[in-house]
Amino acid sequence: MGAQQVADRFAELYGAPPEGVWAAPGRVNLIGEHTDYNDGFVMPFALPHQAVAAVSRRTDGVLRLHSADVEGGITELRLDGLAPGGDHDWTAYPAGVVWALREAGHEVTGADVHLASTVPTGAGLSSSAALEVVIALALNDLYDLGLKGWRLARLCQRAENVYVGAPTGIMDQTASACCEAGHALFLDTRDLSQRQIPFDLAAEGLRLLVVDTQVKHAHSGGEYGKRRAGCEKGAALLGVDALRDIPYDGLDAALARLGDEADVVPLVRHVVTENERVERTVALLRAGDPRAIGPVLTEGHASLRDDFRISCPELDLVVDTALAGGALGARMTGGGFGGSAIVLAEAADVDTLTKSVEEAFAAAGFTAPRVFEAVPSAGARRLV
Ligand code: GAF
Repeated sequence: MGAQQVADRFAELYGAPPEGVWAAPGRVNLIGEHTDYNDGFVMPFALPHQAVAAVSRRTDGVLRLHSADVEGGITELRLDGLAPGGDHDWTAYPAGVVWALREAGHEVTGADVHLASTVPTGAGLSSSAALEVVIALALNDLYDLGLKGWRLARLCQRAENVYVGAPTGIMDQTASACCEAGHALFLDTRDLSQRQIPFDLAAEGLRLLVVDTQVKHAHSGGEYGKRRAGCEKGAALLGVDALRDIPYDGLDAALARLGDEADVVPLVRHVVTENERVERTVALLRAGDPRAIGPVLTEGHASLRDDFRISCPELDLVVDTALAGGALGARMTGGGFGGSAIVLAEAADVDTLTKSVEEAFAAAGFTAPRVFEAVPSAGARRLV
């Protein structure tokens, strides 16, 4: 999606060129799933797929929104009428960001926006965070708000949690705002400290495939919230602020203390072991051994499937088929209940693995998956 194309369309829609054009990517989470709302570790990287926004300021308290990806014309909203709750369509993401900025005291007096995104929606690849971050960055630059990195991500998360009503953590918005090309982002979601970890698989003869199962998911639905509530119950029963506070070598003792809290035990086990898997992955990558992260990814999938119980038959089929075909590791990525899986493989095996996953889906009677290679790409930035 070219910046010029988006700017040209903006000019057609609104009668004048935009003040600027910005981009914010979707993400793949390499490892660290459902740890972000437990103050834990995550390790996403940015996709080349991105939301692009052409934006100009307005001074009359009006927000006009248009998307190249959705049927329909321009949506016009009054800023003083923006309020959380109610039924929302795609406009809730940009409108929620404007609401969150104003709620935080930032003076935003209106905007004209034209958006176009290449991030697949409902695929666990953070299409909504990309929309939020691209708008936040554009308004930050145009209104000179002085927001950057995780501060920008926090506001976007607030838009998602309160305005849209999805009780998500902060990983996706931080990934979109802060990732760098050729790197994965090691993020501590407790203090939001970050480290860029070099992650150039191509140089090692490796590839990371994304398999979008085409099973759509949504986090404003109840299951995500139930997992989050279960984790918070676990932390309360254990007398800690968040499950992050349970060290890996204290897991057995913590599980013993939980006794017969059967609904909470597997959730706690997942979060504590997943944090350890993120730390192990970072250590292996820093030691220059990317092939060795394969089994760690696969362990992560088993934990999400068996303990956190958020996989689905399509995701499990990707993982099982890829591993049987010689992949180094595979797991679901993102919030779960559908969406995408990732497969770490030798470059030479990519075609065969892709074919075997496609054949397995056809044999199971599932909708054909969409398979593409993920290259760690740039985070949000101004294009024009
Ligand atoms: C979704 C959420 F938006 C993230 O905050 C995170 O919890 C993820 O699911 C699971 O790791 O993408």
